[in-house]
Amino acid sequence: MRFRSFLNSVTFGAQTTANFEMKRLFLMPVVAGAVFFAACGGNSSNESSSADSAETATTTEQAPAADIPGLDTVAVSNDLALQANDLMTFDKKLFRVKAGQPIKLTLKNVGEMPKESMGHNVVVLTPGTDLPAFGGEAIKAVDTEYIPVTFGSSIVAHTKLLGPGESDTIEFTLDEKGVYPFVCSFPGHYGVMQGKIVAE
Ligand SMILES: [Cu+2]
Repeated sequence: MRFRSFLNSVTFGAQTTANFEMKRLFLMPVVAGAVFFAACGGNSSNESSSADSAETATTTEQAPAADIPGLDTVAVSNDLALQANDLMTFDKKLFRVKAGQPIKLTLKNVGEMPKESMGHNVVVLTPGTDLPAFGGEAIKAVDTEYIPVTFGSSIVAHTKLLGPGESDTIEFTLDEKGVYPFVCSFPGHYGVMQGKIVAE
């Protein structure tokens, strides 16, 4: 987390490329455009596009990674980008990373509501952490922006609490293979704002 200041840049390479390709499409004749579109179809289905389907019910047990729905549709990457919004949701619920290698995670709050009523963070927890118990402690941790010191040994890493338009990048390493839950610890959010990082 000390390395946060080195890592302010967030790239949106995929979107930029998509826009560029769309402009090219409009400049081409219809037939050539159709061929071009077909040829590019495979490229557009990169990581993350199907991560939404991995939304599952809360469990405090550590399920084997192989049992997680949609896992095989997620690309392995240690460069993680996550967005949180005013609808109290993360845009991704599932990540796959290489264990034992540095991970960079950037959270951006893309909402507009005030931090006091719709703040967001990401807290990465050790495998098997009791999420309801964690959430109950987090609500009380007002002085530390809802990072409960009582769960200090369960917290692998966390961003700061973000208001609208803010972002934060953290670096950490998951040494052991396993399924690491992540949540937003703002009061009332962890139940729906949660996901998994599978270290393999
Ligand atoms: Cu939140």
